[in-house]
Amino acid sequence: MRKIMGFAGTAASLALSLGALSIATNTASASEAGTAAGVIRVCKDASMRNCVTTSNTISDAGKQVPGYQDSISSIGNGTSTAVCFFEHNNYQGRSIRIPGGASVVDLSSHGLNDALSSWRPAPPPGGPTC
Ligand SMILES: [Ca+2]
Repeated sequence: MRKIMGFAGTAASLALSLGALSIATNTASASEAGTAAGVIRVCKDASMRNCVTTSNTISDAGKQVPGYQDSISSIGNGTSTAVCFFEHNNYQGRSIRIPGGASVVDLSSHGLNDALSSWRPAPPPGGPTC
């Protein structure tokens, strides 16, 4: 885990400039990060700590995942499809796309620490971006 985080830190500025394409620089496999297959885990702290399991579709984290709105610092996507996480309720604002089976162990590397408020499965290839 320490090794992964160190790499993510050095890649942070690159990740910011490349956007969604660079997410692989800051991901670990969901199973490696402790997320069971088929579920979404959102965590108040980095490195998958202080987590709760949720649905893959949440329009208002303040109501549907009490205590986690604007508090999430790491995410595990144990589902088989990509999920888009958004800055505001109802899938608005800045976003981050997390591939199926991947985790982001520190959202601060993407400028989205303590900022996310909704999420849903990503559009199919060729559709609109997150
Ligand atoms: Ca947090």
